[in-house]
Amino acid sequence: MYDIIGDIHGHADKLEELLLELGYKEDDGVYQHPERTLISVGDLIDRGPYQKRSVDIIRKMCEHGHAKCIMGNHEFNAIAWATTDTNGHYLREHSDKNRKQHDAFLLEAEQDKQWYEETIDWFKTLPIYLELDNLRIVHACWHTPSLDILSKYATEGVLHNDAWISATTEGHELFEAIEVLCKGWEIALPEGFVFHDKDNNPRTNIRTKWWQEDDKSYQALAIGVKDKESLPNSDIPGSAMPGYDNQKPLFIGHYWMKGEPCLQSSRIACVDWSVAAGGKMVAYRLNSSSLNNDAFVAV
Ligand SMILES: [Mn+2]
Repeated sequence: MYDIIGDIHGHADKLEELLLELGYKEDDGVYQHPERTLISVGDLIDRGPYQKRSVDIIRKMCEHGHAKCIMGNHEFNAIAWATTDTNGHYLREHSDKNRKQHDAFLLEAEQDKQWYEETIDWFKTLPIYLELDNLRIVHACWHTPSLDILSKYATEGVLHNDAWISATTEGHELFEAIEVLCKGWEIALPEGFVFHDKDNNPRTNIRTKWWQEDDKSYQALAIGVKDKESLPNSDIPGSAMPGYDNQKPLFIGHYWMKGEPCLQSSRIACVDWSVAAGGKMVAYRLNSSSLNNDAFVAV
């Protein structure tokens, strides 16, 4: 059976603590469990203090068949940062803002060019999603139309080498599909509504708790909006949301959840509980097809 773990963001110390807590042991440099397989929802890198170690632990586990790993938006961005088009332009602009987000990783990676190159090559082999017999994994949002678009440019979720320019070109269908799958579901506010983000920029789009089944108002579904009063109190039309077919349990990361780990719906569990912001490194121990709150393990 599977243990699904949340975003790591360079916190290899917490990752190792969690692996030991789950009963994995390091043997010949590879963490392993006699009966279980680890699945990472991506975002191994950026922010935290142990970038190389975080990548190496998961990569070795994958290479020896003890883990699976999908791509988070941070691995996607790392590839785009390191890759050029035919004119020699980087697929992700080397701006101050982008560098700052990637600094912790670059500081370690640039000390060891061979490791850096091999790591980017490995990141390129990570699928954007996983669909197994009894579960699904995606970094931020399961959305069938976006998965259908992805399938034109990927094999079993792994982007083809010649798709990277499309994947990083704003407005391209592949770029938009990956935005949804790896960064989540955004919607436009009704005409006339504006809120201000943490840097006080006016915004007319909100990120959403797309999984939520009960309260569906703009105020309840918005993520990261401090001044909820600035949003409409009415419901978001159902057609504006992706929904979820509930056919299989779904595991996501990405959302920097706060508090005690818990399910997001009867069939959806987020395993990112903000280890990079003083929160917890979390796993969901999957032993049955019905999800429950007791299956979270946190350190
Ligand atoms: Mn993320």
